[in-house]
Amino acid sequence: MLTRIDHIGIACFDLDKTVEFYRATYGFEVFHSEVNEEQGVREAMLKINGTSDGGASYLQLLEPTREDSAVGKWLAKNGEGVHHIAFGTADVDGDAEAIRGKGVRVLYDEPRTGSMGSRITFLHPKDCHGVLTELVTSAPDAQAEH
Ligand code: V0V
Ligand code: CO
Repeated sequence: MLTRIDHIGIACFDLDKTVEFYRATYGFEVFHSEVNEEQGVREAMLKINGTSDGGASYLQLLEPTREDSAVGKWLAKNGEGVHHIAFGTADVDGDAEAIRGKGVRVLYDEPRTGSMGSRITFLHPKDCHGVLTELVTSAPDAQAEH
């Protein structure tokens, strides 16, 4: 069951400048940052609020590490902006299979590694009214990080 907004993914050309905008304008600090080579992104997670189910909500700022990555291609076509939304679930495998059964294309056969050790998969935007949609099960210890 999808229980929360895990994050909103925002594509940007310059991660450091974008992080500084969110800090200076809203006071959001970087909770975690990493490079995900498989996805071709350098990313910063800004924690917005915690929840009682062990997950939290974040803004995920994404800078491409290569032009032919998903975010690199998207930025070249659209410029900066909201790239995807991510719903949190305790069971990404089960929810992805259930959604696949409804005829929506799930992009991966098995969930892959996402931010902070999470397990993630994506639904094709053309099957979701134009919204690239991610499903996330966060790692059990993700809340402990700071
Ligand atoms: C592409 N399209 C989108 C879109 N990206 N529509 C809405 N939102 C997006 N973000 C549209 C695009 O305008 C085209 O429409 C059509 O889909 C095909 O796009 P394309 O440019 O030809 O690109 P493709 O088909 O090579 O790749 C599109 C997909 C790709 C969605 C398959 O971006 C993908 O595999 N995304 C999943 C992985 C990902 O996004 N990773 C980065 C975040 P028209 O022109 O035909 O109408 S990593 C992350 O979130 C992590 C690590 C985490 O959360 O932990
Ligand atoms: Co994401």
